[in-house]
Amino acid sequence: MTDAPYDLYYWPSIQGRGEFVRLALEEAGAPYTDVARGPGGMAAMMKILGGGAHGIPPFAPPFLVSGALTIAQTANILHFLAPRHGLVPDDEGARLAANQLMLTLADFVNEVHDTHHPVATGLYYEDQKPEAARRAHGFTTERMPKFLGYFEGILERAKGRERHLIGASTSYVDLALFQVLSGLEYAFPRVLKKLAPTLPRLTALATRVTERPRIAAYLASERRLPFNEQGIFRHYPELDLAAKH
Ligand SMILES: N[C@@H](CCC(=O)N[C@@H](CS)C(=O)NCC(=O)O)C(=O)O
Repeated sequence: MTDAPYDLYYWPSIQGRGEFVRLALEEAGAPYTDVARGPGGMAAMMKILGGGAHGIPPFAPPFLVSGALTIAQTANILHFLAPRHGLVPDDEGARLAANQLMLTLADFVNEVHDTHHPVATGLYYEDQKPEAARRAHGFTTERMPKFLGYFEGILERAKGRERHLIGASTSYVDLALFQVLSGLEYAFPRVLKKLAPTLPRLTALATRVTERPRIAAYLASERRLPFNEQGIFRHYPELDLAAKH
């Protein structure tokens, strides 16, 4: 455990990938500053992205500054934070397994992003709507059930301790799974509703995360920004195609 304050850098108006780090920091009760949301914070973030950091500059937010360390890549940040705050079991096997699951969630999140930006990240959604519709069809019919089924299967196999994806208490992977399900509920409510009966353990896990006192307090706070159409999880009804399947 450490009570060292952390500086989190992420785009100020969306949850985005920064939210996975925020949830871990909030569950840990760790003091942190969401730098880019404060005065001068964007300039500070751009300076570090431009190479003004010790060591290797990040390619993109989120990144975390802890003392002399500047750490980028969401899964890497969580791999750093979790053992310091009891958010992953101590042993190497469990830490690797947690990282494996987190990287798989990151792959899933990338595919969510590509439903509204299938052609180019630099173009607007409005400039790639036909391709987005095709991509979202594949995502909602094949990839989303496959990813969610994989995580449900992990809980199903963990007979007797199916309350957590890893270990016997809440880990950062449980928090991240909650975040992905929340985002999918926002972006693809009809598809998720249709899949929900096949995902009883995941649904229960996500509900339990929301009941954790620090997470409940965070979700009710102004620090938890609402989902919106600038983030990764965007609600475009024309892409939420469950009714047409
Ligand atoms: N794999 C990285 C992805 C980071 C990333 O794509 N960040 C987005 C915001 S969520 C960004 O600012 N990208 C800018 C860019 O790719 O040029 C991670 O998991 O942290």
